Amino acid sequence: MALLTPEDLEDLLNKLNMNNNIIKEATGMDIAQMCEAVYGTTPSSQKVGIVPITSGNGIIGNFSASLLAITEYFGLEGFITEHPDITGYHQAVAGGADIILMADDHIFIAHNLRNGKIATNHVCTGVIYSEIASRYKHTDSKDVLVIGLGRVGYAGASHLVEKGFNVYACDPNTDFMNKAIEELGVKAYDVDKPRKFSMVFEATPNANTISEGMIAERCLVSTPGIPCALPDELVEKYDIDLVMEPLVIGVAAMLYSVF
Ligand code: 2YH
Repeated sequence: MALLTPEDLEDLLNKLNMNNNIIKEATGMDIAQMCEAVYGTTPSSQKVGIVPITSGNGIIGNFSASLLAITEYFGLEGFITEHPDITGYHQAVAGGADIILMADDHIFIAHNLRNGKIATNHVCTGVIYSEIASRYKHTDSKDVLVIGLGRVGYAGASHLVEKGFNVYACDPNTDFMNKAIEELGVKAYDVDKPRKFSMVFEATPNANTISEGMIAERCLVSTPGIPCALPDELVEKYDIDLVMEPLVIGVAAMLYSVF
């Protein structure tokens, strides 16, 4: 799984505002409304404690500060603990946190200490980005393409199947492919038999995974993947509504899922 870099997190709220405008235009809902629709929750006055974690590759510059900015963007009070790790966790609880946010290199969680709900970034990111793709207002089709069936892609594919969409999927990993076919009933998308989609949810850590044969003339591509899955020339050639943002949308979904 790709680790975020401090550069990915620069200018985060500006990127959020740009993406929020695209989401509103493409679906009629903004990101907060989208989260409310999926999780049936709204923020109240939860206090969010953010604990930096030093294990593995260590603390990522801008990460905790970005989580605090996101917390405040959604109208909540938050604080970053002075110490990391276990001492930081103790400080978060002692400081009255209702929700704890913390991430190591493998998993990023939100845990609501009051109601016991716990959420992971990979599941929430898959759910919210696939939800965005599924709400594209410029199509009546129920066909959606999922590219990448790792933890994020699988969660999104599962969400789309539950919503009654016809899910086509591709992943070069045959184990991932077979698992999604057997467990979710997705259809394998054959890259050698191009078929164009108006709704694409992409969840890989690779560039250029979207080819011309996959996308319809006016389409929505929803992707949390870094780097961007769409080659620049395709963005220019097709009239594509591209939702792509490194952190905020997934964290918003995590918070709403534990409210
Ligand atoms: O970015 C990550 C991992 N890719 C897990 C994300 C799961 N979708 N982790 C962030 C690590 C943050 C670091 N430990 C810190 O600054 O606290």
